[in-house]
Amino acid sequence: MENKIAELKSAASDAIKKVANDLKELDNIRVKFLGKKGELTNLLRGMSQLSAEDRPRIGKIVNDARAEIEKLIAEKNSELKAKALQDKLASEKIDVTLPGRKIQRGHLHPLTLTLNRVKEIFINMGYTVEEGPEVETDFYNFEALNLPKDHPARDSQDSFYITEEILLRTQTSPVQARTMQKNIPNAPIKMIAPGRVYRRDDFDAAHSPMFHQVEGLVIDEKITFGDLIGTLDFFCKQMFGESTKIRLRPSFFPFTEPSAEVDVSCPICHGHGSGCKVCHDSGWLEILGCGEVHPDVLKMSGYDPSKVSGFAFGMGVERLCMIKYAIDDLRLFFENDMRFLNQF
Ligand code: 2U9
Repeated sequence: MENKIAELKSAASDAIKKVANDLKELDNIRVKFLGKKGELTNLLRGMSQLSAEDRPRIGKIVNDARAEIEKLIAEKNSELKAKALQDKLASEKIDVTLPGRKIQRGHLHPLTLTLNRVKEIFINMGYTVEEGPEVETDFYNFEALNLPKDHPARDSQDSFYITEEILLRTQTSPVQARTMQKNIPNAPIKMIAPGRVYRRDDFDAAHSPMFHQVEGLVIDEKITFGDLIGTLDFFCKQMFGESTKIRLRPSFFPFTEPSAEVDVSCPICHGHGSGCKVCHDSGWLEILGCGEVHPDVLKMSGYDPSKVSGFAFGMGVERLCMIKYAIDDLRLFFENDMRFLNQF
């Protein structure tokens, strides 16, 4: 009996020692040796067969063995718990001295940056920013702007018609016509109209069926062509740098008379050429159209050409942006390729 107890004690002690990190395993050992149907308990049951003088002695040995096994289990239990805590602390260790992870900030699209700059320049000159509908009537888009019925721009091949009388605006000019009409007759105007415009064009490096324009309109007493040149010269210097020069070439638009197209000196090579990919060594880039508001356009929107005069201009935002950042393909603006967008 005594040998059996000693064997059990040593088996339990070996089993407890072997437990590396599993508390459940330790509990299984406790059940195996000390549980209700455990091996030591079974031994106790056999005590009834012992003689009266052996019983207290053997009883004490069993109880001592039980106490010892319990002690070993308790020690192992605290050792395992301490180790588990150590492991947890090590795995969750935070180095508070590490620099924080940078949050990826979003940024503005190059067209938005360009448009914001254009707006800023004109707002600083006292212009208001006006907006209007992208779905327009034939009247505001064409009629009010002196575009005769047989003008090619009115052709269904060139514009997106929704009905015979309604279309996607082909320019932002209807915003100016609407602003003039809702004004007190002959009241001064100094506005820009930025926004999307739509034309039935191919989609390639230089064309897009949707693009952005900014048009401007100034009306007051004694507004001259000289005022127009001074304004555009100032705008181009602000937009492309102080050394920028402009030149005007005669042109034709139904809504302005006289009309001109404006070139800026190349802001990339400053006219020095030698393989400039932006101006192709011409030193000049066309950036906008302009002119004195046609008297018929003034009349059509309730202004009296004998009392007031005005100038107007229009430019494409994509084109400005392509020149400013030397971008050679219009499609890049609409593809949302992060490799392109991340550069701004
Ligand atoms: C009113 C009166 C006059 C707006 C003007 C232009 C000249 C012009 C083009 C530039 C490049 C369009 O984006 S583009 O293709 N625009 O050349 N626009 S004058 O004249 C107006 C507008 C409204 C009532």
